[in-house]
Amino acid sequence: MDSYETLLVREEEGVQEIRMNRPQVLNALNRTLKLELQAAMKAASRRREVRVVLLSAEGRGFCSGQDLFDEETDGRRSIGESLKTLYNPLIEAMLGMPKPIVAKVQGVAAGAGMSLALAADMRLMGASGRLVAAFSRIGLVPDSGLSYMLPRLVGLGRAMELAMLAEPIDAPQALALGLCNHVHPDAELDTAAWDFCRRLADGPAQALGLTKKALRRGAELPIREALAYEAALQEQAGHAGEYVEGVAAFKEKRRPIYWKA
Ligand code: T3D
Repeated sequence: MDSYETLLVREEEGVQEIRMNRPQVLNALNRTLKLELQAAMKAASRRREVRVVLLSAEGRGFCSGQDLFDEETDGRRSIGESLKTLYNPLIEAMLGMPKPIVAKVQGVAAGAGMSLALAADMRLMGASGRLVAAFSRIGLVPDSGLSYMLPRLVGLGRAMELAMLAEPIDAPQALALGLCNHVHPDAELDTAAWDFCRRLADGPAQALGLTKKALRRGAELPIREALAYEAALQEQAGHAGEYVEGVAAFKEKRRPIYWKA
């Protein structure tokens, strides 16, 4: 596995944890962290042994968004260029990865940190976690996929309010809005996240990758095309060993073992 300056990466039982490691600034995204996250996501995507990615962070916060001390903030720098070269490829690598990505959000996820959390396929939050669409607080607009993901998750009216007022969304509120899947007491979040990821890693890896594709793409397509896309993906799944093992296990009244399928 590669080693990084701003990330800690470990792998266990098919789960690869990619942990942001700049706790002193609540894991603000400097150039190195953005590039390393991009590289780590691409590497996880390629590695066959990795069945699930757990995106997490060191310290009391998940990610405070763009590192406001790393780049010029005098209004002359091209932020559009920074998004095109550093943020967008990262978000695309996450959305296109044919494996589930789970974000473990402890403490604050602000600005592009919130976008990162929303680009994961599922989110688990600690009870003291909070999401802040902080962009409008500093005179910017939602980026790194937030304008795409937020309305899809919470509806347009709510997305407008969250993006414009940028009030912190606490964990119970995030759960009620559908912005996270589960909330756990802070002290139990790490164990809960690993248990959750191990359950996913025990599943049929190829079928889960295709499920991600079906749900992400399906939401964008007209119904006839979505039906055709489902059929094409199912054709692929139906020829894989995972399907044979899944049905055999059902008939033999045992748990399926997908690792070897
Ligand atoms: O290229 C581009 O610019 C385009 C990309 C834009 C995408 C974006 O993400 S725009 C949004 C950028 N992020 C923010 O505006 C959030 C700024 N931070 C905050 O509002 C607050 O820090 C938080 C709400 C996130 C957390 O508040 P709190 O009270 O829990 O912590 P704190 O005391 O403010 O921060 C702790 C330390 O982290 C502090 O350092 P210090 O004083 O202990 O030495 C603080 O300066 C540092 N920190 C927090 N956020 C950032 C940061 N350092 C650099 N960049 C940050 N974003």
